[in-house]
Amino acid sequence: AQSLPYAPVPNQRRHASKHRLFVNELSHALFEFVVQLLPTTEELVVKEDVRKLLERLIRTIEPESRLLSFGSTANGFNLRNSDMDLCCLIDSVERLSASDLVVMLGDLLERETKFHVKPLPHARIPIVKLSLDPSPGLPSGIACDIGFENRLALENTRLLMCYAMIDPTRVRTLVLFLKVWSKRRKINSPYHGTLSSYGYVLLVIYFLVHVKNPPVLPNLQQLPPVRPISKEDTHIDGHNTWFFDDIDLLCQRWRSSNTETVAELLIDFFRYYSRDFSYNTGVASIRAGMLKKESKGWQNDLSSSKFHDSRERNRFCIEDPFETDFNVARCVTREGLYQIRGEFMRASRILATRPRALVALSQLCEE
Ligand code: 3AT
Ligand code: MG
Repeated sequence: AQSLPYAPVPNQRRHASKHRLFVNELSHALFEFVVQLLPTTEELVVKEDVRKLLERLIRTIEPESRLLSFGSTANGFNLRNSDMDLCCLIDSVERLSASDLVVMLGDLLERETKFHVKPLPHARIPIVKLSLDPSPGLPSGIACDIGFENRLALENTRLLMCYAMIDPTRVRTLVLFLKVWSKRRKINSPYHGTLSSYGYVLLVIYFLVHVKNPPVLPNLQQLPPVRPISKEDTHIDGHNTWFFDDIDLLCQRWRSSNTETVAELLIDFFRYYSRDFSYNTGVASIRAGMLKKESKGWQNDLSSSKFHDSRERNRFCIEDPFETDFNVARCVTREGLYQIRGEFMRASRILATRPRALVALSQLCEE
């Protein structure tokens, strides 16, 4: 206060210190809240054992294959009992098609393991779905999807992991809290017209890179590379997947001048997405900032029923960081978006009344 040109009048100062108290208490509570929802070491060990077992079995069909984790098990955003996303990469030139592999692997797993197996060879991305019933050592069982050659998903997982590493406390706490919140409030289900976890993570990163000023995170896809890069090293299926991934080096050279607490960021996140984000015309792109639906050909023309399909796909637009012609929020329906925005507003309202931190968290995540 000494360096301010005007000293705050006493009741403003009281107001400011009350606010400080509230955000400090809430930040602490958020942190404690997510810590108790992290997976146990035992769970992580069991999952790694399952991955190795599955890899061994797959190698009896394709000896040159590797089975890698992606999604939350690999990017630092996993909660207790989250599902396992696995991707099989095959290093030989002559290989079976993904659909054939799904069928063969399905048969093999059915014969050799206790998993419930559901092969989906004709899905847009062919996968084998596996699940294991709960047992004393594994109270929630296991749910796992195995896909093939999904190299873009491995790269977007690595991108999100790098963002988490730059500022682990603030980024992970925010993301993990929002994942729990969106699941408890039932707005985390693309099958029911709302948004996937992946979509929420992108919203958080977009907010920290492009909305916050000063930014909490740099834009890893736009930083200048330290070494020359060649096109074949950086492109997968025609998509540019380059990003600055030397996080040790980055942290030596770059530090955010944003000092807001997790609670302040969360309050502002809810405010931004309930009030300021342009749902009708805007596209959130972590690669390029705010884009226009029009410039991507993603308009939602409400007046014409001819475009019913595309209209439904582009109510809410979040550009995939690498597959830039792909809208990650394309499953969000009119009702789904109404629900999501309603939840952002509800959360803002709750936090505006500055309840005690534990009351705030339990109200926010009420099921
Ligand atoms: P959960 O912990 O399972 O809730 P998650 O972080 O694993 O969250 P998802 O299950 O939504 O996230 O997605 C798993 C990964 O699959 C994340 C990303 O690499 C890929 N992925 C999911 N949805 C999309 C999408 N619409 N476009 C591109 N990649 C996607
Ligand atoms: Mg997952």
